[in-house]
Amino acid sequence: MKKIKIINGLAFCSLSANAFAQNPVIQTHFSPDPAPMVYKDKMYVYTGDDIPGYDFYYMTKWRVHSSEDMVNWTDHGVPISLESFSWARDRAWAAQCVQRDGKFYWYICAQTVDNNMAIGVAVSDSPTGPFKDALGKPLVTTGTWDNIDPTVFIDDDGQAYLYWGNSKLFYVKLNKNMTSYDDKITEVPQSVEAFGGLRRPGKSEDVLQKQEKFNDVYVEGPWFYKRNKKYYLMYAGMTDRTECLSYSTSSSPTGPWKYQGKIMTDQPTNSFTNHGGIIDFRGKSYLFYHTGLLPGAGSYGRSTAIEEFKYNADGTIPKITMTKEGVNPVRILNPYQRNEAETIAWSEKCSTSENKKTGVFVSDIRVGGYIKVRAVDFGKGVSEFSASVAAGLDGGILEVRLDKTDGQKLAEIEVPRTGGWEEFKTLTSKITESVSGVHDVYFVFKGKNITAGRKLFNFDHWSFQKK
Ligand code: FUB
Repeated sequence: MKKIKIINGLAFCSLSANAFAQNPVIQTHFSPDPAPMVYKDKMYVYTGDDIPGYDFYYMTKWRVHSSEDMVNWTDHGVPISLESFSWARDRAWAAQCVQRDGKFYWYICAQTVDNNMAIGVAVSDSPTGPFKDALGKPLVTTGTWDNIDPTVFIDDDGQAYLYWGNSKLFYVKLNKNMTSYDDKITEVPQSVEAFGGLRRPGKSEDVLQKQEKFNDVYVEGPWFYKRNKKYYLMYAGMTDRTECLSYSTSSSPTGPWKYQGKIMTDQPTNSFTNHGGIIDFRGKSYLFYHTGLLPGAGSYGRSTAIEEFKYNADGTIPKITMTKEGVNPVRILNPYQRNEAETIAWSEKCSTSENKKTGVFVSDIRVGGYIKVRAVDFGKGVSEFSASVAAGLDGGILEVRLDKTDGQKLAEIEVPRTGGWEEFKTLTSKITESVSGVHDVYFVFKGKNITAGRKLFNFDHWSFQKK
């Protein structure tokens, strides 16, 4: 892991200038090292959490978001953090969650009290938790820094494989309980044929980067999966300057691996690392990766981005370029049910928080901010809008507009003091405007005699009534 200087967002330095942006898909927090998982027709993405303003990967927690449509992402908060693992001390790095027999196993890596990196596993009955450390101790600890970036795949015969490693690549066959192994840990031999390049052993990453020009090489962030009987290992590879996303394939889950090339390289991601995951959902294939393109972000402020792609007929993966538009909705959203305010396609000037009583809610709402929700199907017409909001002070206005921040205004709710910032009340506004069909909905935050600075109100959920 190379320490580099924070570079402020370059290409995407203003959110407002990118009204049609969908990437990165989460704007309320940083969301590095995305690991997608599909469960019951819903996409989940498990991420880390870069802390704003630091110059290394000093991370302390892991987050999960979900989406039914690939564009509106619901924040499920922070189900696990370093505190969840009694043996962990720092560096809550890349992780992946997989499902087996209705249980969810979230493989994480973290720094141990003896300053090494180890892999642990938390377990839950639900994809969003609560999770608890399955073992009370690491699953893999070998007294080195090699033990990062776990990826787990369960093969058709039921055998689960755990791959991981920084610069070295290891695997072990997991037992059926997913939290132990009897097998020995195997180091995967690296070669030009397997991973496109070869590091000379015994050299630090700094020396290697200055002295050696790589065609490619295995660095970190493995992502192991199978498609049409072929095993794929995507990983962060290396160009001269920065990481790229590369992949190798095999006809067996344990190799030998054959280098297939770079999937994404030389993109203006504003981040040294790129950590990816690949998954199919509703008949489409997606690449998840991270960039450092939110305002004030960079290599230590990274966010999840998604691109759709199509496999070539022979199963190879095409070159993928990053976009700010991201992906299209694969479903429409029903406004006539309770929708969480923290289900967001794009947002500005707000964040999310959670407490025991309410769960996750939108917080830190400021004048000039907004939430965009994409592809909302109003059908034949609406009569009423309701929102659950809380405010310790008055002065906030929630406007509901169609298709843009200054689009047709459907409703307006003036938020009074509700008895506290977490005392939520449901307020309703009649709708007289005529609206039908599919629209993007904007919740626009305005102040009454408040121009900037203090928070206006918190926002938990919303719904419309049909006409
Ligand atoms: O996020 C911390 C580390 O950076 C991850 O473990 C690596 O994959 C790289 O993305």
